[in-house]
Amino acid sequence: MQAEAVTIAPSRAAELVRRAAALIFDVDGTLAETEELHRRAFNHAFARHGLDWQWDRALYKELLRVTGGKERMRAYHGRLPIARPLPDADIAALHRIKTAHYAELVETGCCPLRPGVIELLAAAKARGQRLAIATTTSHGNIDALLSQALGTTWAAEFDAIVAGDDVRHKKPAPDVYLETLARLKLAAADCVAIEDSANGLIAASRAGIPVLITRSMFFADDDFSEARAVLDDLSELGSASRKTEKQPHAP
Ligand code: XBP
Ligand code: MG
Repeated sequence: MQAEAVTIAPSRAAELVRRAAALIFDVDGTLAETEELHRRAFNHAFARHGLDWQWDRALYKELLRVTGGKERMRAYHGRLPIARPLPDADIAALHRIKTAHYAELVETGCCPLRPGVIELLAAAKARGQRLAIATTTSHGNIDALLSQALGTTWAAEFDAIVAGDDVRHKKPAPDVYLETLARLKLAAADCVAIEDSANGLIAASRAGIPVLITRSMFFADDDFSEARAVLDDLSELGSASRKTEKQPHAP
């Protein structure tokens, strides 16, 4: 099943993208390979806070099963055999330090958008399709990444931008996707979600939205059997990312 999805994925994926009224993008791992920067930012915050925590890539890959940076730190603290209490205020302070350092790292330009992303955004706009973001991360992190990659007016391109703290439950709960559909005033079946992780696939699927997966650094071996198509990256979309396509949604 997985092999079959990969071999015919480009044409199926291109058709799925072209026909959608709106493309709903995940951020971390989908628009850019940001999780390595998040990991470095967490380690910076732990050192600044006097914690001897160090998350290497193998451990971070495991911890990424928990979505949300604050929740991830709480989950890690909870599994330590002996650890001093860590009140919510400390978690919040750690997350502020981490988020500030993440923005500094992103602003160096060291984390470009993944292959095919800019072309797909432009082709979708040229086709009259709408764009949205549905992510677990924060608005500040989205702005840091997309201001750097697309310029400070990036948000004008998106009809809806829903972040982790805008909803009660983070992925794999469907909340961010349901809120995005409500803001777009579109039916789930008329959209496509572009994701990189099993948690993201589950979240969008629970909202009834067809999912296109682009494999990413930390989630490449997740189970994507429920996805409509699985690509290595969006550059494989080929013609669906060219502006010359017919206008399926133009009036
Ligand atoms: C990925 C996440 C986020 C990031 C860290 O979000 O789960 O928690 O790992 O960002 P998505 P924060 O793939 O849905 O874009 O520390 O701001 O949570
Ligand atoms: Mg992601």
